Amino acid sequence: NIQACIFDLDGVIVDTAKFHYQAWKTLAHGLGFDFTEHDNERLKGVSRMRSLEIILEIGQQTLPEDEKLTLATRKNEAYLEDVHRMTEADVLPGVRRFLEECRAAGLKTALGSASKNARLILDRVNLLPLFDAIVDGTDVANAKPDPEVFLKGAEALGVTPAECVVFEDAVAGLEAARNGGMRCIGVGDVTILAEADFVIPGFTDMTVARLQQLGH
Ligand code: G16
Ligand code: MG
Repeated sequence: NIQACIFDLDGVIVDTAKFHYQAWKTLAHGLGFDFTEHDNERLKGVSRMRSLEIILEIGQQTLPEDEKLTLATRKNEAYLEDVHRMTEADVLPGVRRFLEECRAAGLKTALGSASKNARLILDRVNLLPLFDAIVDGTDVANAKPDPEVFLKGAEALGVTPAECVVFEDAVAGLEAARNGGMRCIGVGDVTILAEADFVIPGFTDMTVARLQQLGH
């Protein structure tokens, strides 16, 4: 049966994608090309350096490694200005209540994110106390769809993969959950996230009772 929930961060707990997008767009403009919202879909759940490589591909530019590092650092500094302005109000609807409900029901909670800023963001929105474990971009070597981030989360919680449910907004994240032998719930558009066990538009109507139905 289900003993734990593992949550992706961006797109599930908070909408930081809009901040990433603004920062990447500014960077692209600085390099002399545009970066659209459509392009931005390709960056969901993808690491910072890999995101930069995708953007350079779009702009048909190749740069030496040290310049790439400088650009990635600059992008992150711009992104963090937005993160520092975040408050509790930036937690997506229903998420805090669902996390509290999980813990009240005795379920463990973990974060499984590609972001190196995950702890900072959870601290800004005051959600750190609601997580039993945090695994983020500073802890893993292999990006989603590799299951490493979620397997480390399960390990930290002391549960088996079969006892976990992963909440994800990205296809690569759903695949990571599957590859790790976990059930997964898509958060977002059912046409994009069709491979999830089921899809919710957000947490407003999500309850532990609905979660337990998945376990039967
Ligand atoms: C998030 C975002 C990605 C971002 C990545 C790395 O992943 O979806 O767009 O590139 O984190 O973020 P940072 O630059 O903060 O290390 P997730 O896994 O939380 O959806
Ligand atoms: Mg995500």
